[in-house]
Amino acid sequence: MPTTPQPPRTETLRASLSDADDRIRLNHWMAPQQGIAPRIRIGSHWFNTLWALPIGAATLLCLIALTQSLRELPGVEAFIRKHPAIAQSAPSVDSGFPWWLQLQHFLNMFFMLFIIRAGLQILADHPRLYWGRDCTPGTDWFRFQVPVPKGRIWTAKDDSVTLPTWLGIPGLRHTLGLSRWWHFSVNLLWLINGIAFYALLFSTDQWRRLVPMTWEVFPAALSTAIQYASLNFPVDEGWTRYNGLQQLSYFITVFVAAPVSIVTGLMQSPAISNAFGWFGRLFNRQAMRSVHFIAFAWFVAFILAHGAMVFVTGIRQNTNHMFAGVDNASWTGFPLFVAAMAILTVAWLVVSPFTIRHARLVQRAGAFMIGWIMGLAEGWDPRSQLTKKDISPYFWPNGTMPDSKEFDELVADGFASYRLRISGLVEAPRDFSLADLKAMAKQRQITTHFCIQGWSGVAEWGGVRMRDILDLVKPTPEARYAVFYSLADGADGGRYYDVHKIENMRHELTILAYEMNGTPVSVLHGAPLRLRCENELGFKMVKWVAAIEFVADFADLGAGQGGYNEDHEFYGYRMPI
Ligand SMILES: Nc1nc2c(c(=O)[nH]1)N[C@H]1C(S)=C(S)[C@@H](COP(=O)(O)O)O[C@H]1N2
Ligand SMILES: [Mo]
Repeated sequence: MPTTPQPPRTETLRASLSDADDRIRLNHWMAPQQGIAPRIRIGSHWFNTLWALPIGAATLLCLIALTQSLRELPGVEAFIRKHPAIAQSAPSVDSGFPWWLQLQHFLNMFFMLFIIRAGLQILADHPRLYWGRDCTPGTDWFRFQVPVPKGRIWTAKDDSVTLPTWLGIPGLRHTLGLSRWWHFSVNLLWLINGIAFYALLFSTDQWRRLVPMTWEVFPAALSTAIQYASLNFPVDEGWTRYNGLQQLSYFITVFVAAPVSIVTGLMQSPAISNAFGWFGRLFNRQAMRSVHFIAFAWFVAFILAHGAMVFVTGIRQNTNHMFAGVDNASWTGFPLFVAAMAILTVAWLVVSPFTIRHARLVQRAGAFMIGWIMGLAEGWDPRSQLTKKDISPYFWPNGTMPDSKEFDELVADGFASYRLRISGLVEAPRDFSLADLKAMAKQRQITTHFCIQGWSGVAEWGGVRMRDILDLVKPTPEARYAVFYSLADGADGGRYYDVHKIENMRHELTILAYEMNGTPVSVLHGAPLRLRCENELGFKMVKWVAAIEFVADFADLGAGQGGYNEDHEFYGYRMPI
């Protein structure tokens, strides 16, 4: 007589978890995979963006020739006389370049270095951008990866590409766990610097530099552009007033690109997007991600153009202004500028090797910097649901598939012998068959899945509320966390698992799903049971759930970070953003 297989004992599951390295071992990390030169889709045609380089250079040359010829026309010269580079009615600034402005300018540069490089690394983990809510292959408008291969399982992790360590932070492939700590921690510092900058701008006369106060700024900007393009530069009064082109580009950078980046960054988070209801549904994650990227492109273009102008419009005067706060013919500012560049260069060179070597430290420091924000966002009970027509035609699969005889046997008997074991700090430990769970109240929800890598997808999930399970097993007052053990191993060996705060288990939309879009959850998406916890990123929703254990602490599980990807890929165990 065949014996009924027993669900794994908690001790056995605990023993199946593996320890993890505290650094990235290059020979052990995910195998590299090169992307391709970035492409943009216009209609059904993909264009290689590298064409922008020769086309841009040719356009620039033509522009020089054109504007020089234009300036021979009396009308154009009259226009430039009427509108010299600086709007004549623009107010001037009396306070020069105060020390706080110089300091904030330097800090801004320093922070941007980390933010931009780490942001690029995050993008490389799902190197595609979309406008629609779905990430259906072929609907991307930008990619630096080949089209999604057909006829085989291609997970989001398979899709990620390598960045060189001098470019991304920390470079390599699928290192976004670490990039995110840099991106978010430094963002916080950049935000504080930015708020202080706004406050100081408007409590002094410095705002007058940046905020155009007259329509004349537009003809002035055009006049400036013609003068620069014809290589016959306008008079510079930078100490007291900016020209029209400066005013417009600085204004856009400070008052448009920066706030847009912050808002579109935050709107990519499951907790925040869900908390905003219709706003989050309308401004979907993929649209926000695309706008976030366009703001990034603006910043990069601005930095290149602004940096070049510092050199061509008078390095001595410019560095005197911004690095020494003086307006004279001395060389005071230049050495300070060189020192600032040296600091930036050293930071540029060390950040990736440091992160690779001290990955666990970066993870801990990041959690220290922004863990409290994560904790706050985790408290919001997600309620935002979509409608049937929002369901994604394509839902990326992700993760490491189960690969064991036990699992194959469960699949073969249609999960009839499957038992979900609930144990640990509970008054009534219990094994549930799939039939037991299906006999309980069923909840259906149409929600967005937010993968940490950047893709998202909408599906209708059906299953049992974790609240109801809690009512049955009755966690004791000591139980602070729920550990979800998978039937599958993680990518680096050892069992996949993840830890949630018990509060997450009481949220309205936290369910153990056995249905996806009206049919039993497929093996690919986590059969027989997968967690849905809508205020967190996807990796926290364990697929192929084997058992749930309630614990007071998770330091003694695996490498002690609160989950498989937390241990092995340096993610945070609180990840609602
Ligand atoms: N057991 C297990 N569960 C897992 C993973 C995994 O690798 N193993 N990957 C996670 C990640 S990163 C995501 S985004 C989702 C993907 O779910 P899907 O395949 O249904 O899209 O499952 C999560 N659950
Ligand atoms: Mo994910």
